[in-house]
Amino acid sequence: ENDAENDLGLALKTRPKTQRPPMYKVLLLNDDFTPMEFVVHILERFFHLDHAQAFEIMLMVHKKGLAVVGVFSYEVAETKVTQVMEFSRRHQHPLQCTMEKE
Ligand code: NFA
Repeated sequence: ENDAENDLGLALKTRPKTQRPPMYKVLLLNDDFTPMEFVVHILERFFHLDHAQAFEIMLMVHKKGLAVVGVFSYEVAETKVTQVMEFSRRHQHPLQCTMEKE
């Protein structure tokens, strides 16, 4: 069923169309109040970035308004968003984290 035939009657291999699950970007949004160190901590704790990577992404969010933190399956992305939102709220910071389909 993965074979086709050309005009000369020769068998050709065709690639079966495989379905990959959609992936989701997790975005971090800038605000005027959340401390920079808190954002760096979030990126280390929930996204497993080292300190230099975490600082770099934090600065990108601060300067550009938002940045993609990572790309994950729906379930993992949703978990990250919930973890960031709950942790920020618990520490009374207005940091916002969202996800969008790639
Ligand atoms: N803009 C915040 C500040 O100057 C820092 C920040 C960075 C907040 C990234 C949210 C996201 N304290």
